[in-house]
Amino acid sequence: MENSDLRLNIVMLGDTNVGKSCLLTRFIKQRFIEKIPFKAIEYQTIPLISFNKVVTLQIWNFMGNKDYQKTIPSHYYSKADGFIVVYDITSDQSFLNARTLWMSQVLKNAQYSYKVLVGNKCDLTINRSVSQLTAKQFSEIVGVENIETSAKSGMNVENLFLSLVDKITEKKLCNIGNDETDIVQFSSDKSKLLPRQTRRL
Ligand SMILES: Nc1nc2c(ncn2[C@@H]2O[C@H](COP(=O)(O)OP(=O)(O)OP(=O)(O)O)[C@@H](O)[C@H]2O)c(=O)[nH]1
Ligand SMILES: [Mg+2]
Repeated sequence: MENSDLRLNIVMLGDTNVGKSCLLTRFIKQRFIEKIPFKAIEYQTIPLISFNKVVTLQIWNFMGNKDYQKTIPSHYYSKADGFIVVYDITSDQSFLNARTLWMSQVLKNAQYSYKVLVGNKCDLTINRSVSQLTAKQFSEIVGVENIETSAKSGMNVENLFLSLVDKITEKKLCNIGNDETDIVQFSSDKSKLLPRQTRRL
């Protein structure tokens, strides 16, 4: 295995209470912590193997206060390789804000980065108010990927982060696809999935 100093930057955005901190903790610590101490910006790093290289994934998670959004420094948009915009599938308001506030800001300021719209809390199916179809349609229109996760059950959390790293690393190594159509493939149809190239160290 080659040594590499590849550093990838991912930024997480979305309304307060949608579960961003829980998703990050689920991925980093591989468990669900119900109450995570509040921080305006959380920063975590994790070493991964991607395409046989050691990759350091750096993740910034911003608190979901709408006023705070206006103060996110522009270099976070320009330096990020990927964005995870989260809404809560039980909250129409969080989905509205994900589209009109968070994702629209990312689309405007970070044209060439990878973007995923994430519907979290998919374990709460009886309280669902945002349909998968509505989220899928919006994502297709704006050219971003879409996936549903549960930080609580762990569903799709590994898939979300590792598939995103797959795509970003592939692009960095091969310098391919510098355009908006080169989106992340998170197919729920397993037969369409390429073998994942990223794993934990
Ligand atoms: N049922 C369920 N609850 C979740 C899930 N993810 C998070 N929660 C709960 O949702 C609440 C908010 O989670 P956080 O991760 O703190 O939300 P956040 O998006 O980081 O919020 P801010 O830091 O204020 O922006 C907590 O009570 C979590 O326990 C999930 O997948 N399923
Ligand atoms: Mg948080």
